[in-house]
Amino acid sequence: MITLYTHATPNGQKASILLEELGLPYRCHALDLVERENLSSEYRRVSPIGKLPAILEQRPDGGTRRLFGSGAILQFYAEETGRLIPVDRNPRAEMLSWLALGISDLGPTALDMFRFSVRAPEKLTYAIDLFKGELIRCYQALEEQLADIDYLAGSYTIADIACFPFIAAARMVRESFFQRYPHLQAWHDRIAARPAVQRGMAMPAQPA
Ligand SMILES: N[C@@H](CCC(=O)N[C@@H](CS)C(=O)NCC(=O)O)C(=O)O
Repeated sequence: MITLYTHATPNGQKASILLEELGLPYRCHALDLVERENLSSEYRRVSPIGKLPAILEQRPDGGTRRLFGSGAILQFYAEETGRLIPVDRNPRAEMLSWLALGISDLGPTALDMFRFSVRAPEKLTYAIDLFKGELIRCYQALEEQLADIDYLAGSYTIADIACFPFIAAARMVRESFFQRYPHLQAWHDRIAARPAVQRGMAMPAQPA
């Protein structure tokens, strides 16, 4: 059984979308970020950096396996199941490149933009302009890539899952801004219509 340590944030949603798409049974442990549960010594045995998402998997042979970081989780389970990952080398190279863009560029830049424009007690124009410019570079690259194809590596893969929650979050707050990216919008709508994506985006479910 897989336990997914998560929270209702884009990085957490990548992992829950993946598990829903693959139909793997899992339970969610919703981390209490207010109480800093993510920095507890117990959780840091699963995620040494104290970030989410992370997974603890009880294996049928009695052993356990941990995975931390959305990139590792996406790649590991796609490889394990042979799904959402192209077999042929060229689409695989393309998929890995867009996966890396989602994990290393889009995600961290979007989080830094949020921190400096919303959370920071002092609004630093330099930082806000820097991260805004970097985000626009990501949006522009995605827009151009999606001009002639439906998904980032041709077919729907973990590269799309790596980027989707950050685009969904940005679009929700800046709907009119995204009108300048019609291909990115169409890609967003295509992915948002998938039932597994809708279930994954709703995780962790609120207690009744
Ligand atoms: N590189 C990591 C980044 C994970 C990350 O930044 N997670 C955020 C939530 S979206 C987090 O754990 N925030 C709590 C904290 O930094 O203390 C990944 O892709 O999973």
